[in-house]
Amino acid sequence: MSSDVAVDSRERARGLLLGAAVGDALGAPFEGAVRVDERLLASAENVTGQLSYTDDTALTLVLAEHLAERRGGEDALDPDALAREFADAWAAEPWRGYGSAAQEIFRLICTGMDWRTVASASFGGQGSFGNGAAMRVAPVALVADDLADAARLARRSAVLTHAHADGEAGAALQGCAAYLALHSSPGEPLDRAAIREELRGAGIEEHWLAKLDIIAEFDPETEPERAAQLLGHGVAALESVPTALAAFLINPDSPAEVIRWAIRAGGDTDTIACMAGALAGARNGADAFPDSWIQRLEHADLLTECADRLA
Ligand code: F2R
Ligand code: MG
Ligand code: MG
Repeated sequence: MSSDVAVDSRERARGLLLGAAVGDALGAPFEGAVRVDERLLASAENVTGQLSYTDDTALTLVLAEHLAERRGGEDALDPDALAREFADAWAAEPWRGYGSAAQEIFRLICTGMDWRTVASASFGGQGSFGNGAAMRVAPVALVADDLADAARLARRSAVLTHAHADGEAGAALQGCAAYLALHSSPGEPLDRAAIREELRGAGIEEHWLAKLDIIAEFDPETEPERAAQLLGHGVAALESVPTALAAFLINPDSPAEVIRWAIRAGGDTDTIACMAGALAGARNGADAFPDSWIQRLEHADLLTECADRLA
């Protein structure tokens, strides 16, 4: 895919971070709902007052700040420092709605334990396959040299908390998808078969690519409830990262619709809309979201400032 000159890199970086946050905030009230009625969503969108984000954005911002701080240095990511920064963010705001194992991992890191020990001990030694590493990973696309680098950075940021192979692979898929969205041109169709091959080349595992085969059959008329039946909408990375990618691929040039479709898929709505919003924003820029959303978004100024440092 070629880079588009009409949406500059600063707009795209802002779009990636603000899109993630606004998707998270709009989706949060519906997290756990099996079905999300279109009219209920429309009325929630129009409620006045702040749009508050959750753990998804809190950790996305930590990763974005970490990458911005280290930009131009020898290594974009310092795993030990980043693990501590994630844990500090949880300790400062534990009420953001974190996953149960994630909270315990952060608590133990705060006591001085090594992330390698605590992440690999969770879930009886399986590690977490939750979507928590994927939900926060999109900023890696802003510093990655190429698609393989996006996958590598995503996996390195994931294993700090998600030692299960699917927790890590979900982050790799979302990091790669963000990279491809960032380097795509608004208005130009996205070739899903080509994307699948690029993802395969970046090391995305076969059982994840099988989800791309399901998405290949979707069209703009595909209802989000149907997509959720086929792809899932749960807290497991394998049941939510592909659903977010579907929301983006079905409607890549309409960021507001991407977020609405992602929320209407139900289930882990804040997280699916956060990941889908990051992709839509990376392609179309922050200005493509409704003003009324961005104006009401919690810490939009912080997110914008951080995006500008990364652009
Ligand atoms: N935690 C939530 N939402 C719950 C309630 C929030 C409520 N609104 C509130 O305000 O309190 N949302 C956030 O958590 C998800 C990301 O989770 P993460 O970071 O991956 O956490 P964790 O704990 O590692 O995994 C989450 C769940 O996945 C299941 N699971 C994971 N690995 C497993 C394994 N190996 N075996 C069995 N189950 C596994 C468990 O049910 C975990 O609790 C996002 O939705 C974010 O928004
Ligand atoms: Mg959340
Ligand atoms: Mg969630």
